[in-house]
Amino acid sequence: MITEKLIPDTLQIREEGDILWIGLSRPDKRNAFNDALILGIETVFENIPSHIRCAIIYGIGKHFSAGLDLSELKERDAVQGVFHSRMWHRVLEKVQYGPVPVVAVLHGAVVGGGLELAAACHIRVADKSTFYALPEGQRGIFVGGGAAVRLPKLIGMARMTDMMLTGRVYHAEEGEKIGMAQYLVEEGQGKEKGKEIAQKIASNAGMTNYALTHVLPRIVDSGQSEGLLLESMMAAIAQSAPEAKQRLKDFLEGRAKKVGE
Ligand code: 1HE
Repeated sequence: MITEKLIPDTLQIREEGDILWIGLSRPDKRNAFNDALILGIETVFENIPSHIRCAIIYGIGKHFSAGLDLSELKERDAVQGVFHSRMWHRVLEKVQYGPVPVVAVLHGAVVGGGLELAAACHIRVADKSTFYALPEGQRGIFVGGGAAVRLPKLIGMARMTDMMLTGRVYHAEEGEKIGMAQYLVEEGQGKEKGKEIAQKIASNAGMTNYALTHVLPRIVDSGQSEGLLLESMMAAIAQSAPEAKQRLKDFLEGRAKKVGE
């Protein structure tokens, strides 16, 4: 149960059936992440009720997120900086490897730590107002919330290097082409599309969603022989689940949707 007492007032949480909406709500600061906000996300992911089957993260106000709250950065020394970055890693691992798939609905600025949060989610839906940047390069710092690991897997190392060396900004259309988001929609349509996708995800067998969110990334990170073995193990476990047997039976007996329906 996620009670209001547990989370900061910079997060808005709402359940809609088996979907959990998580709104970043610091619009005056463009949803910049102070520690309370990032730790609030951790609390939410540690307390997702068992009936929830998919989460949607979105930004309230003009932007998804302006990244790290730079007013907190100047107070940290090197050792504190390491621990701060590790804290982000811990929280975003809980997003990536939490109990449910996560859809990020993006609009406006998706920059710095905001892009790092988006990259930890499983599906990204961007509307046409979205733009992506890593201003860390221009601020004289480095990414610290997992972008060095997750972003090259989405857009490639060369593009990330360019973004940080030159301050290059990718706008919505180009961003979608290079892999920042899987879906691009008209301005203002992101939440609707995110919900449509979340409903599809929520209707999957739980073991399939687990395989995609927990096992596939580990397979991608492993060597070929380990990856293939993990794939076989996961396939065998998934197909032996009673829910999978029922779904196959439904298809063979004409009760399930065909591909594309
Ligand atoms: C902030 C922040 C912030 C806005 N920390 N206060 N991120 C950045 O380097 C991005 C910096 N922000 C911007 O470039 C712009 O704010 C935006 C393009 C995102 C939005 O522009 P705009 O015109 O809508 O808003 P604004 O007028 O620039 O900002 C409104 C207020 O939010 C203003 O404060 P105010 O008191 O003068 O009203 C801004 O100072 C404040 N604000 N962004 C603190 N980021 C895990 S490590 C990750 C490392 C990083 O993320 S580094 C990247 C940091």
